[in-house]
Amino acid sequence: VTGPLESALAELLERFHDGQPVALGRAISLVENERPGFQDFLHEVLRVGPRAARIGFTGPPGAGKSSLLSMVATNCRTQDEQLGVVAVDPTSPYSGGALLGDRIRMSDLATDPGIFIRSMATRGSLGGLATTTKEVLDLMDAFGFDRVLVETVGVGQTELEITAAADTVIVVLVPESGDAIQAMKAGLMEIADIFVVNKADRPGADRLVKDLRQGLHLRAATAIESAPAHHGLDLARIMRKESCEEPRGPGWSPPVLSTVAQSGEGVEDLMDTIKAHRFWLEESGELEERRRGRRKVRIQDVVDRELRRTAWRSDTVLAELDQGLERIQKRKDTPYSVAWDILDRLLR
Ligand SMILES: Nc1nc2c(ncn2[C@@H]2O[C@H](COP(=O)(O)OP(=O)(O)OP(=O)(O)O)[C@@H](O)[C@H]2O)c(=O)[nH]1
Ligand SMILES: [Mg+2]
Repeated sequence: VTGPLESALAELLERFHDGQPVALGRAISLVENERPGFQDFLHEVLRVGPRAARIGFTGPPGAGKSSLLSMVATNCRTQDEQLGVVAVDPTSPYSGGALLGDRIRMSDLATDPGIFIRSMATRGSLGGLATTTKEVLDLMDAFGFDRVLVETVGVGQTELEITAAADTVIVVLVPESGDAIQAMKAGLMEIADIFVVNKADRPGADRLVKDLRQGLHLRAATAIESAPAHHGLDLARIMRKESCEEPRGPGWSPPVLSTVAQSGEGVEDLMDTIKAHRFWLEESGELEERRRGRRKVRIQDVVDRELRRTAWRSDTVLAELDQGLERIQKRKDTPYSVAWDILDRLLR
């Protein structure tokens, strides 16, 4: 972040602030491809804080994430909300333009000028949600959409990292996707704000709903028992909430809903729950907390990225690497001592 934007980017920024969808598309490409000046552009864009309600859908392949997302999107459109949609597809070798997979028809949404859809490939280091994906969400937010919906396929780390991008995380499971124990093991209990058991028209859905509720209940009880007293937890208050005396308690227990995304069954309940969660986020201060956590991770991400760039684009470092390889050959060094020398030079 060096100074005034280069004139082409300044012009793009102006059109972006002007609300031109073409400019949003260009800005996304700029960021996705990490073209020169993209950090400066983001710096300018992020001067306005986050405003959009960000909703993440995650879950195993084929669970119905896209179907549910389009139901929710359609519902929001009847309220005349402007929407941004990001589909993170780990299998997609390209990005931009493509719709949310071909199994689901998004044609109604795709032609609606009130919805901006972008699909992108995961390219995150370590298999996590790519920093660029989070940056694209920021762009959509800053562009002024009321809501930004994001779909990520649940394959390990990616689904857990969705918390780093969304205010409300909806975990979509289906009877076929395994039992509640598996969901617990996968860490889904920790990340879900709302559980949806989709394909409720299939056998086993009721069972899964019941087991998930029980699992969540057990987990909440354990959390209370093992909470150290000095954390200042008001146990009495939490227990009251558990016994439903106080519906809007200090915490949020993830509800378990069931839906049939194809027919729209249960989607209205889901909308109500999304709104309730938003209300809780805002009232409890949790929203600010989550945003703060996201900023922290972003700073770390950017530092990581810039360190890597600085290192591997420096002729001195590359020369040091070559020399180091020679020394290792002569058994004078190891990869560790060479790495240490390089770090020493970089951070000196
Ligand atoms: N029986 C039944 N089928 C459903 C339901 N919801 C979605 N499907 C079907 O399940 C398939 C997968 O739905 P998608 O919405 O594409 O699922 P997804 O989770 O987005 O899939 P990926 O993005 O590929 O991981 C489609 O053929 C849907 O028509 C449902 O409630 N009941
Ligand atoms: Mg999908």
